[in-house]
Amino acid sequence: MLTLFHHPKTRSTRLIFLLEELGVPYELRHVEIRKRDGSGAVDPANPHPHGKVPTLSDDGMVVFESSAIALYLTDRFADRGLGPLVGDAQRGAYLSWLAYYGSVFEPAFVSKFLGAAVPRGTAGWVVVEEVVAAILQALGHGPYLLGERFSAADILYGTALAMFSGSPLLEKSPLIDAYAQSVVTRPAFQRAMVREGN
Ligand SMILES: N[C@@H](CCC(=O)N[C@@H](CS)C(=O)NCC(=O)O)C(=O)O
Repeated sequence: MLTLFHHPKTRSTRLIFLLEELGVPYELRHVEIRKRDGSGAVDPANPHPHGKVPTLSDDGMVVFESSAIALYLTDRFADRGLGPLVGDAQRGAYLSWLAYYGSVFEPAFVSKFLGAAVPRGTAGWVVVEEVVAAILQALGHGPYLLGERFSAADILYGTALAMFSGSPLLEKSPLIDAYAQSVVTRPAFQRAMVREGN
């Protein structure tokens, strides 16, 4: 059985979205997490090394980090077609966008949110404007990051961009907005919202 260690309205919500897209059985285990306002605490029930969510357990085998969970699930349920497999011409692009999410995309937005300068050439990531340019270039062959093919990478990027849209973190872009909306209006996202509320 798949168990998603989850806390509502956090990064783990998008993994519910992916599980709903895959249409596989899973259970949600609600856990406490540390909050920005100082409340909350690491939940001993959560096997994540820092008590963060999402964490996935597949019959006791633990996977953490959103991109790793996405890759694990799309490989595990390969027949659902939500991620190119080894041997597929788009596997390289898929792996690249998944890794880029955690190591470049999020650090860029968090740096901007914190008002921290990104040292050119030495940080492992770049400024938001460069990240957005790279995404726009990929979407130029869209509608998705992998062209015609919707994948779990779009779940990570689309939900994050929908959240940043309209905020000072992200300059208005009709293409980004249309992309983000195409992701968050999918029925599986609506099902995830309902499931999260229960
Ligand atoms: N890079 C991680 C980030 C996970 C993360 O920071 N999750 C937040 C919730 S959105 C959390 O669990 N915070 C609690 C804490 O930092 O202790 C991923 O994408 O899975």
